[in-house]
Amino acid sequence: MTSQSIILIGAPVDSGKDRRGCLMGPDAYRTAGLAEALTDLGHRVTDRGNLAPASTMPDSDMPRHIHAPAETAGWTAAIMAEAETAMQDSLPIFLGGDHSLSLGSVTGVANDAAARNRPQFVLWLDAHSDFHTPQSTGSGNLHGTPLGYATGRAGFHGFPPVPHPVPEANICILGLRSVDQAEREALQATQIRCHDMREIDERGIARPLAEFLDTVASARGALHVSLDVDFLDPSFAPAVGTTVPGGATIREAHLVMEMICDSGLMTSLDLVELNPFLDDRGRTAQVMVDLAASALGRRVFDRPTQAFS
Ligand code: B3U
Ligand code: MN
Ligand code: MN
Repeated sequence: MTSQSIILIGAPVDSGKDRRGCLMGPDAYRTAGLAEALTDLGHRVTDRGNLAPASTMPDSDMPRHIHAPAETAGWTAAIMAEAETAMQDSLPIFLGGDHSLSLGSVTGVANDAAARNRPQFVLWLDAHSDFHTPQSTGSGNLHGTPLGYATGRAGFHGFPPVPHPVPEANICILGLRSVDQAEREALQATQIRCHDMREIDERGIARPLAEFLDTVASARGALHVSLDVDFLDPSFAPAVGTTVPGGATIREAHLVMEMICDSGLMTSLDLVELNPFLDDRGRTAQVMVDLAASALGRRVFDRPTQAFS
């Protein structure tokens, strides 16, 4: 793969849920050698260090059970602005932080795509659909809402406006196995492509992914990839607060990353929900670094371009 300019953006967001620890994520990726792995692949890597949230005021229209809304709104504003800047001439990797980071990263990259007249696409690798609004979430945890926000759903009082919502038909979720009732009903009324683990067991993971990548390629779209640690099976990725058994295997996850790499379509990446406090000698951080390396060119052998669908 050709050498790319990659910017690492630490976003130690820990306000998207009650359980703490994701704030240590960016440093765990650094310790596991993310920059070095990407440099070894021939990329030019700049680590911008860690962002801080913008200051915001609580909004009285936000439902009372929402956890730390003002702090998450501040993170959203800061990450959105940074994403837009980083997209000027680089591929940003957002180092989380919990998944509420993506309220800012997805909307920020979508603003950049709109300025270039390119459609924005999103690949969501996650056990959960993260499609709640602040009104529909039962847990009150905003890490369950980034796709709701990025698609322009209403109810995010006190959050930055979303000038360029991602069209629902441009989103693909792979790995689903925990979807709340309210999310299921909302998702079923959309064109979001949802692939649960049953479908992946029956059809394999390559086919639905290839179909989506074909769509992105035909539209000449920008592709944001959001990788939640809980996409993976907890037996080898234990460092996440919301483990759900029955996740993607190491082999499935690497295949996904290699296909993304071969497509040449990825323009930005989130690595989210790593909680190093729950890790086992850094193994989850290492798996995530290895997956990022696969998405950016690491492989055993080069192979001719191949159609999967
Ligand atoms: N849907 C549940 C659980 C959840 C979503 N995202 C994560 N967990 N990581 C909720 O709280 O919204
Ligand atoms: Mn998630
Ligand atoms: Mn998840």
